Amino acid sequence: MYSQGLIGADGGSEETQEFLDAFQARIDAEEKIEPTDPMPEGYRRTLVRQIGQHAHSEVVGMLPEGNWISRAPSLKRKLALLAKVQDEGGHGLYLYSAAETLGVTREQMTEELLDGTAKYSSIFNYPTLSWADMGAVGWLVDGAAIMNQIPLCRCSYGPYARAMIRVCAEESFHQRQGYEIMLTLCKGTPAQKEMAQDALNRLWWPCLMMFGPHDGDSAHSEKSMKWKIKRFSNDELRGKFIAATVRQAEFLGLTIPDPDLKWDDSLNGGKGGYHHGEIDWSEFWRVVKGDGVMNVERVEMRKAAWDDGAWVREAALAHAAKRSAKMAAE
Ligand code: BYC
Repeated sequence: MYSQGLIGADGGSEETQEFLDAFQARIDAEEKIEPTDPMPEGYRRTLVRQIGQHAHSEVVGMLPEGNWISRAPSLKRKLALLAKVQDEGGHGLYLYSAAETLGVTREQMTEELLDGTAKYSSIFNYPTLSWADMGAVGWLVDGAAIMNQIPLCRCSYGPYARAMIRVCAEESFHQRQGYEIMLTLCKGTPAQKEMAQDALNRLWWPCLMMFGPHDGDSAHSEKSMKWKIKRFSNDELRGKFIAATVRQAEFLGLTIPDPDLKWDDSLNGGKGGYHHGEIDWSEFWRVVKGDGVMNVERVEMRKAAWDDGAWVREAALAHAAKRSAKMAAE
């Protein structure tokens, strides 16, 4: 229905050049594409893939932090963490709803997550080993997420762009509460500061991987940028994240675990930027393909939550059906 009768794996032979040019002209004119507008099948599929993965990341992303709610060091920290984890669930909800406007159901997306067809962010396949990880996740993981997501507020697809505006406001709060945990630890005892440094050491490289492969190896970037789904390339966003984060680490008195990190005035057309050490791409692909430390446990927990929630979905649907029948009879 939403593909407007246009078929084909990625664009399809039935999409005329005239149709594609007219669509591109709307994109170039910065018009928002809405669910009932005609769109190339490749555009729709790219969005379903990205928004679905994004939604799964939010929901799977609740697990590493959810793990620490019962072990938070104070009531204040527990409340903040509980609220943050709840927010991530809400982000998943906005995003699944945005994806559903493209003609895919939440059940289909969930099945793809559980059978391993759909991806979620590699970062959530790393364990959270200490309380300092709650600071580092907020500071770095939410920090990387914001860098990636602020441009998505200008994504050409209206429902995704609008969902991202709400998500970004909350992520920015999450980033600050994470940084504040780091600040408290860094001003604390030597053991607390060591714990903060250890969290940074373990999470730094996986956070750089969140931005995806180098531009030359990114299968989807060129099309996504042409369609203004993505506004910046993976390497551009990674560079912006590094530049913002290095100064924050300096303020904390922590060391970024990369001896090759070096400022260069000549990068980015004279604006400057950092050279960084090479990312371990073999680790990245291993984790993305399901062989990270936590992949199996994360998917098993999502499956258990989906199975345990079956009665809630059944009850809600039965209630809705009863209500509709009553309204039809009136
Ligand atoms: N992890 O061609 P590329 C959060 C895949 S959660 C796993 O560059 P694209 C939060 C990619 O999917 C924030 N897979 O792809 C929640 C593709 O595979 P497929 C999550 C990755 O889409 C809780 C292949 O590699 N944010 O904020 O143009 C607590 C080639 O890549 C990753 C989003 O999801 C990865 N890191 O660009 C705290 C943002 N990177 O699909 C915080 C929305 C790449 O061909 N997503 N792949 O099988 C995006 O902006 C883009 O999808 C990406 C990748 C930049 C991630």
